[in-house]
Amino acid sequence: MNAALKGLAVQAPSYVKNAKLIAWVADMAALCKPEAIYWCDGSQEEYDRFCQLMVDAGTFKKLNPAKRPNSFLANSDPSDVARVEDRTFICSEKKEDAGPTNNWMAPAEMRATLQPLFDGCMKGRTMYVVPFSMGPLGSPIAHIGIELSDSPYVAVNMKIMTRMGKAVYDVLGAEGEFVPCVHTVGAPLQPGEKDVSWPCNKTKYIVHYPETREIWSYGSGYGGNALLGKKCFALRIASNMGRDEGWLAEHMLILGVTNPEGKKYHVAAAFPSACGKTNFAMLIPPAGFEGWKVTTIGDDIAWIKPAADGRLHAINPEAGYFGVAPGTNMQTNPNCMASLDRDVIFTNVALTDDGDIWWEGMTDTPPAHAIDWQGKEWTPAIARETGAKAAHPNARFTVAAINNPALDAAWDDPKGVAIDAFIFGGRRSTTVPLVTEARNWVEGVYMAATMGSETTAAAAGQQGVVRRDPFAMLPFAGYNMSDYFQHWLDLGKKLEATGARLPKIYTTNWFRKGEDGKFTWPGYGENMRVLKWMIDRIEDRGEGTEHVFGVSPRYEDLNWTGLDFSAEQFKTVTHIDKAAWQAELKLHAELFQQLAHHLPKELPATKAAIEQRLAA
Ligand code: SAT
Ligand code: MN
Repeated sequence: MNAALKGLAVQAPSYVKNAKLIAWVADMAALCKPEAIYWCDGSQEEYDRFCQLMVDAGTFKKLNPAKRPNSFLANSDPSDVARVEDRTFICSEKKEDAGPTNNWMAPAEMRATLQPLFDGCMKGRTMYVVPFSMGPLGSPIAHIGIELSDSPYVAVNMKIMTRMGKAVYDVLGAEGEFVPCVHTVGAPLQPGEKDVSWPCNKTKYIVHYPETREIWSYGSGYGGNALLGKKCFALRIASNMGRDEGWLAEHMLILGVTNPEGKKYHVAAAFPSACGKTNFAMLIPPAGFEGWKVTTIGDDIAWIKPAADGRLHAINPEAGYFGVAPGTNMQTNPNCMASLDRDVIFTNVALTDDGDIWWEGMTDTPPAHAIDWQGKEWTPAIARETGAKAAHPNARFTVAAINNPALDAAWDDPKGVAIDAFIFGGRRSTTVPLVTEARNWVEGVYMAATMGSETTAAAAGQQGVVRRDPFAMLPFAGYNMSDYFQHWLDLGKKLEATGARLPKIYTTNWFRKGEDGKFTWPGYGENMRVLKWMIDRIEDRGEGTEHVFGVSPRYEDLNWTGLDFSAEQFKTVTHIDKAAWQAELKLHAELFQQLAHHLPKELPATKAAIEQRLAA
């Protein structure tokens, strides 16, 4: 080991007492060979200093403080704009433990592959030691991670997205456990070489070792590829922890909904990336829903544990939102727009002439001129001629939860909130009705497991193609998907045995299109109409009609006050087409064939029952 670097690492701040951590940092420094090691304390002064450092390096542009105080814009390399699912690996000892939906390589082979890539990967750069807690600091349901990264962009994003800083070391103590996360942009600098504004590498590896609970990320600086607390830890590694320890790590928003009588319910909802989780979590009830209130606990990830009362309690392990910018505006999500007034990091949106930001759909009238996300001149005329987007479709904002005016008072409560209902929602222009309630837990698991959704810009690759996305977890389940289904079924049985009332399970589809090719359902705040029907059902007073795979509301079962939506339009978004469902069930069969190993028998049995009812 390089003695000088070992010396550097040993110069950990006096408040770092964890010998395992210090030794690991020394090992990683010896491997990655950074020019310096910096132990982040998570202070505001440090955040400001890093932001200035990135302004000086050309990574950040400081936005006009009169327009958007303390906010910055980063433009990524055009090749590094989204999660790379085909470069994401689950390296369990046995292939079958990763399952057919994950890329797999044997751990030893992957270690041998990564070794030469990481050797010297941080040359000429600083290695930042980023201590973070997923979940409230010191809470019994929280877990600690340490991310080593050569990207100051990662360090400042982690400060917003997690509880990041010195206090983590108090919780960690001398003996505490942490998930080691190593991240490099994979762009070492030769002496005298000038850096680029967004260093990254064409070669990318996003690697998880579930048995040893490690994360290694190479070559990307973007989002879920690089902010390792998020999908890598809080979903892929945590889903393994949850399976072993009897809890759930899910790709779900969590919201509170309070009725005019002051009674409060909690709902956790799984939608795939870029399908409206942030909008639903910040929903403002429309006209006709006076006295109703929706509050945000989380917008992307939920850790859910059975509590002593037999109920499932959920926490949001994150502390901020890394949300999709395009399409966000004062109509679709006013709470989000208010959250973005200050203290924001924007990535891949456009820069306006007055030093502010813009993205497609932000305002009805686009700016007359802007600099697009790739640094090129942009005007509405150029957009018309060339199709150039001002903002990348997966452009993001990073903002602290405390900026959200709709933040729930219990968002930070270490006990979490008791879940009354789960929602699973895909993006489907056809076939899937607006809302369906499962008649029981097994039917709910079936609906979640077979969910399909049209792909979005959140992941690299083709967009708009329907793929099965079980539980909205296809890219995030850190182990065999069939075992994951079994885990859900087992948990349901366990809760049922306590005599507790299980959360109800719903599927939704806000995205059905009419013959005109446009979305028929108005969505956004109007989704409150569907949410209220669910609450009515939970209160045992909502009516509905039973059909081949569950219960859906009739037109007269929803409150239409304040919205002009005809029974005919309602039919467009709720109609169950027999031929379309026969085709859909073939896709379920294909999924089950792919997942045959360990597939719980309840799922094909549920499918057979649906087929029988459909044929009747
Ligand atoms: O890039 S992220 O993984 O954080 C966003 C998403 O795909 O949900
Ligand atoms: Mn997500």
